[in-house]
Amino acid sequence: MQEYLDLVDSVLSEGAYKPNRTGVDTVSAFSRHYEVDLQEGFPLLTTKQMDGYRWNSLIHEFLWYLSGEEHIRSLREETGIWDAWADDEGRLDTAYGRFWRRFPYPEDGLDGETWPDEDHRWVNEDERTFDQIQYALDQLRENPRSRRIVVNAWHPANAAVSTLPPCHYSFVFNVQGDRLNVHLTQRSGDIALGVPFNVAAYSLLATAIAQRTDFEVGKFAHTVVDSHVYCGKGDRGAWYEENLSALQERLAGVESDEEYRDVKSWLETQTPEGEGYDHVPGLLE
Ligand code: UFP
Repeated sequence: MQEYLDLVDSVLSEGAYKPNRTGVDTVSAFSRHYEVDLQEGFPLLTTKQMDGYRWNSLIHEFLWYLSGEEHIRSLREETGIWDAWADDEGRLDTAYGRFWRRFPYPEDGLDGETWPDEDHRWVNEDERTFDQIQYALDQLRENPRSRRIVVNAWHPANAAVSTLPPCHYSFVFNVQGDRLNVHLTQRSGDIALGVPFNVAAYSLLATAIAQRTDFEVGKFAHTVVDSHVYCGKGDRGAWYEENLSALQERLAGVESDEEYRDVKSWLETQTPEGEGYDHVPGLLE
């Protein structure tokens, strides 16, 4: 998938050194965007292992989102990717599906505010929560030209205290002709580790929703606000802090695979041994 390789390239060549809360430093770039045409095939990367256990995890995570559950008691039987963020009883303080399917809204609005009645088809019975996926499906069937078919996983008050507020926090369905497109906005994207899964999951979502609503699947478009690649912690991070610009300059002059291999071997001799991904348990299993 050329769009992904271009994304990696743009972050590494234009990004700047940036420490962050994890203690593992990054090369980070602001606001990257790309689109893939899902008519041309499914964007499952081949530059990274995405099959077997990883694909299985992705499918179960996707079904878990759609279930609307706020806990991982069933999900953790299938995959460990969310275990590190849940408590012993499997509860998560931020669960995408809970917001997709059961977004909380106030018992009483302010004067002048309008909310759907309790017996409305988009309001879940027994709890005053809003089913954004049902709303989107109904809009796509009944009002497909709408420019308001937004699903939002970001609840500001929850995000302010959550251990991991949603990364891929909002998406929009947009119909053009007979095609259903999906645009995802992500506040923070680990280009090497997380983003390949995000691309696959939302392309799956676009495909599944297109099938359910009798559209042809169209494009998946993705905006990643803080686009980053982890470079390392401790001495390794410090090396990048000092040398990133020089490395980028060297890379900019590369014209052949051979020259690229030379820079790579040089880099291996320069950068101190270091750890990288141990702050994101689960995803690497
Ligand atoms: N991350 C992704 N995609 C995801 C996900 C997490 O890239 O679907 F859940 C990465 C982004 C970032 C880290 O590197 O996990 C979350 O850290 P923060 O909350 O500080 O942005």
